[in-house]
Amino acid sequence: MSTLAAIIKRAAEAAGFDLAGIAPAADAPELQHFPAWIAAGHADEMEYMKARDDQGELKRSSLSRVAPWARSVVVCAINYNTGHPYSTHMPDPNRGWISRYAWSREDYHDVVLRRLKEVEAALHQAVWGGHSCPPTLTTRCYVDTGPIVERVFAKYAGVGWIGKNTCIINQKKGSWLFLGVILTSLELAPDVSASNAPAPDRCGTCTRCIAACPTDAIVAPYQLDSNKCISYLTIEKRGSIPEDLRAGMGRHVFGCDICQDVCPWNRKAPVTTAPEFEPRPGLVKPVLAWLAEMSAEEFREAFRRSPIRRARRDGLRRNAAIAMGNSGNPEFLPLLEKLTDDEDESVAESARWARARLQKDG
Ligand code: B12
Ligand code: SF4
Ligand code: SF4
Repeated sequence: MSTLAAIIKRAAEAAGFDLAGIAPAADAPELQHFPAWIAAGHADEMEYMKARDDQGELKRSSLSRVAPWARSVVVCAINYNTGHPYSTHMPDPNRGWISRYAWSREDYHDVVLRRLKEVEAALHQAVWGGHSCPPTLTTRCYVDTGPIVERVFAKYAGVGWIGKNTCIINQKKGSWLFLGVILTSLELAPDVSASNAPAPDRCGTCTRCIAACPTDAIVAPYQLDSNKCISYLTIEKRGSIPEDLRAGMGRHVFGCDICQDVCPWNRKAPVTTAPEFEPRPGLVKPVLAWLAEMSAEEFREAFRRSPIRRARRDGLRRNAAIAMGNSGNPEFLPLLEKLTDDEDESVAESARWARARLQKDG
């Protein structure tokens, strides 16, 4: 291991990351699947995923298009699992499900970026410290939002394998991991090389995630169609959600954890030591009526510095209406009746659908 690589890993550990590794900036074979994924329409309305360069090539299909100066990618991962039950255990029909990753007191983008910056600073210090004429060094930190398929680089940094549910899974830590990347112009010793293979795919013959996905969003192993994914539908999708997918959404109101909850590699997943990921009060299995009736002021207050803001208030209320329709609980009928007149059409229309579903159930 080169000295710089060792310094980076020590800095990542000191910053609170559970795992860190270095991948070459080169195009890995998995990136070849990206254009086909876009061409199949699996990104739906996530336009940023479809961004192209001046030559008309998809930016995310190669780092050389967006950061030709990059030689290595430092990938850091942090465990966000807290010791709360999985979404596969939610018997109370009055409550919904917010994804594990979104319970946190602080938005994970900020939590991970802050730590990445510490690692970046240590790298700069190691390269520049003591030089009167500093050598050239370019770095860039991304958490989620950069034009890079992070999981592919995580695999080649030795963080884990890409599971059939498309998540990065580490044999010891499971998949409740956030990723953050630092692109660097330095040629660093990679964790995966000709003599050191990436973590083997330990999915084996298992297909639990594919079988458990209620909307059949994992259309084939390692291929997820966002159009059908509850995570996409509840967080990113604006306006009405296609009717044929609503029943499968169950009581999910923000994100979805099912394909990770059923994964055997998460059965004994360790719990995070990062205090920022401790849940805010009320977010683990939230009361559906609370979400559906939330005022703009309450929404702002409850979700300040939370990733849940991304769904917007009307999106969250739309999701809560659908969840009430899927609850089998006729006590929601008066509230749904009220929502059928909501000023937001997607909320009103979802409430009408939910009311009809509950009446049919009854
Ligand atoms: C867009 C996006 C989404 C979309 C699309 C998800 C998807 N699977 O593509 C939606 C909104 C649905 C989503 C959901 C979630 N997301 Co998201 N998302 C992203 C984002 C911004 C881009 C992902 C991307 O490039 N997708 C394009 C596809 C093609 O890439 P991919 O799924 O990674 O697929 C590669 C491999 O599967 C590979 N491949 C490997 N072997 C094989 C074999 C074959 C035969 C084939 C065909 C392909 C193949 O090909 C692809 C690369 O070309 C990343 C951040 C980033 N910049 O990377 C976060 C990211 C992937 N998301 C993350 C998280 C936490 C989630 C959720 C858990 C949130 C939630 N609870 O609701 C779910 C998980 C759903 C799931 N099973 O993936 C984490 C994942 C961490 C991890 N442990 O893997 C990331 C890395 C964010 C972060 N910085 O931590 N997400
Ligand atoms: S996150 Fe939920 S809906 Fe999306 S693929 Fe996984 S199980 Fe299916
Ligand atoms: S549930 Fe099974 S197939 Fe799916 S990611 Fe986990 S180990 Fe792989």
